Amino acid sequence: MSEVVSYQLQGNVGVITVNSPPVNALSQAVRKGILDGVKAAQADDSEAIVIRCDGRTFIAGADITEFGKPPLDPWLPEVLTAIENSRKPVIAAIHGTALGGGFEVALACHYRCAVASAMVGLPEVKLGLLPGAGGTQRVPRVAGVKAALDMITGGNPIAAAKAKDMGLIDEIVEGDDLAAGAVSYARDLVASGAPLKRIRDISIKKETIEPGFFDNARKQLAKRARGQIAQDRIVSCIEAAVNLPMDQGLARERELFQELVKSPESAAMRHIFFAERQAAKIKDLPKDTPIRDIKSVAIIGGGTMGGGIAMCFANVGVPVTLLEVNDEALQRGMGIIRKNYSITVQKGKMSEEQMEKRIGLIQGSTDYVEIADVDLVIEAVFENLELKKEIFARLDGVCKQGAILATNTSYQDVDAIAAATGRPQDVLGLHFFSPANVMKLLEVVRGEKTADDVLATSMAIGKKIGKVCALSRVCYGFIGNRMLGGYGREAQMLLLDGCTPEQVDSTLEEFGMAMGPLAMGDLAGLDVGYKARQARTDLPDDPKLYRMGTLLVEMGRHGQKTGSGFYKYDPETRQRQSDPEVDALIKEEAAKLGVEQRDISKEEILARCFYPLINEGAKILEEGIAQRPSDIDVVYVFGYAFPVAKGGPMFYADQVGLKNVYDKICEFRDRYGADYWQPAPLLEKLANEGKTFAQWDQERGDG
Ligand code: T1G
Repeated sequence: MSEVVSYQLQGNVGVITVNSPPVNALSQAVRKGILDGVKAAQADDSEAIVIRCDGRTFIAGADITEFGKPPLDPWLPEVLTAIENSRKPVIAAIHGTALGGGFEVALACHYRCAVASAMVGLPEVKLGLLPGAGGTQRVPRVAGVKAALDMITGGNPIAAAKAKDMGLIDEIVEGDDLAAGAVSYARDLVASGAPLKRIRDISIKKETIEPGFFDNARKQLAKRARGQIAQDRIVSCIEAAVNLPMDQGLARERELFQELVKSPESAAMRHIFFAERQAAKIKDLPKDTPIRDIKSVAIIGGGTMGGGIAMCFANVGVPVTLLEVNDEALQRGMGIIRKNYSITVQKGKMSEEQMEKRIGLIQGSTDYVEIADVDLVIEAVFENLELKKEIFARLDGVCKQGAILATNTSYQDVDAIAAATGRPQDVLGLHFFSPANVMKLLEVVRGEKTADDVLATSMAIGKKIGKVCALSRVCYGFIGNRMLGGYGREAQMLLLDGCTPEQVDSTLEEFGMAMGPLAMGDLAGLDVGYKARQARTDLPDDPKLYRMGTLLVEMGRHGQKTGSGFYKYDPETRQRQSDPEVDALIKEEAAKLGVEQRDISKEEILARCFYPLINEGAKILEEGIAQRPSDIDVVYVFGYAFPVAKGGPMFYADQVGLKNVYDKICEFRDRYGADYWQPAPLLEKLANEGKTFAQWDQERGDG
């Protein structure tokens, strides 16, 4: 066998054991080991075969690191054919998460057993792929076409009990010794003369499929695809499962899989898969950095952010004290939390009992003394540096030694806040994104004096509450908000140059952004940006800068909350509608400012909005604010809804070509001035060297 797969005859059952940490992915060695095991079992005295795994999970999929490289024999379909054609029943013993190719191995087996805590799924769509080893042909045959479509286009794991109800699992093994349970189950099958149950022998009755089912499915899926194509190809595969014999269906699936694995969308999504995991690793932090135990948390400030952050911890069972200045504010804060949970209950995603249990974990207080013993404090009051410094001075006097003191500030100086305490080593930024209980991104902001174990603990607790963490050093706006400046600026400059708000937003939404920048401004409130600009002293003195945003705020058009901003909003549906009054106003302002309006291409809109992101990202890398280009991609995909099928701004820049980006920025500099369009030195360097950000990052090592 091999060092990652062993075979052992246990009485009349041959047991194939995969042991390939961390997730028993189907590397070439694992595929070969399983194939050799199945072949060996055909020739010995075994009467049944069990395929199981050591470690934390059954096979969690193909080895994603092998994609994009020349395929190595044996191919997975070859292994599955050997399993399916075995003369003896093959039983999969599932624990942990049997995902992707791992679950497809199980589906090629004749029977599947699992522990109750196991999950199964086909998440390939989240990598811009489809199940390429029979998943799209076998699941519809067992669970039905509709269930298969939902399962494979959604990509979410299914609990063992539900999978059993769907016919995807045959037996739930009681107790915690799955290895023994699976062998016993195999013996029972042999003793009962159970047949070689092959899913391929099930055919789907075409007449059970309602007319237009697949076309409707395509239309529905296209609405939320945002530049992704895998969902459409999955529909075609499942359609083939209905209309074609198994082997032709498998051939169709393989053909469409090959198309996807070569697609830029899948390359981008696989990039984000690894980038997300890489971002949680801090380069200069020893792997064995200790982690502090976080058993209780306090949140200072029960506003929208504070309430959302409190929910993140209650959701994973960590008791929270929500501290406000007085009882009225506290009750308001607790009300926000209850309202948020109620919405989730109304959507059927949580029971009343679960809601009450989580709310029960959040205690209100107006007295600092009551948070003296918590392990982590997160301050989430409004963006006033002096107030934050006062709060941290007070925390310093109240909280136990070893408590981590974090600020949720969006852009204030974390070092200045840390200096307000006598323990700057325990202070850092934990920047959540609104709504904090929904958005995945958490910027972990490292102060000059933040201790290693405080950083390691923050990364760990961030993962525990379901966040995707990215490390930032201290600068104005950290990574995400600092880069956003140019994006929002150009969206408004384009209006003066001749675009309507709808042209700007729809072009970016067609690219894959969840919402265009102007509509996003209306959602957040144009007055928020207006106030932030009033406080800044570093902005160029240019009447065109944010001209329309400023004008609209001064007219009382703050966005959705006042019923109008760049757009008008239907009071019922809150749908945006272009507003001729705004279009006229833009033309009027452009004339006043002497700007000659012109037709502007989609290419220019995309370049003017995205290239400032890329340019600022290059500066952020040079300054060491972000650890890696891929960390910046993680920030934008998980914090700003940059389309995952484009891989993030820095990955996208590498696809466009840094020379093209650089040349366009130089053109914009010559046209619109160096105040806004000064190419970052790193971008210029890489453009001239013909390199990508990824190559630059690789060359400097991830040490
Ligand atoms: N291939 C290679 N490495 C993988 C991997 C995979 N499939 N899954 C995880 N890893 C690495 C990961 O990069 C990390 O590495 C470590 O394992 C722990 O992962 C033919 C084509 C299984 C739920 O999409 O969802 O099968 O950072 O931090 O939080 O049809 O990993 O330690 O160096 O995520 O406990 C389909 C992807 C593939 C599953 C565990 N399968 N993995 O989560 O640990 S395509 C997937 C996950 C396919 C077939 C198709 C999760 C997990 P490092 P982790 P975790």
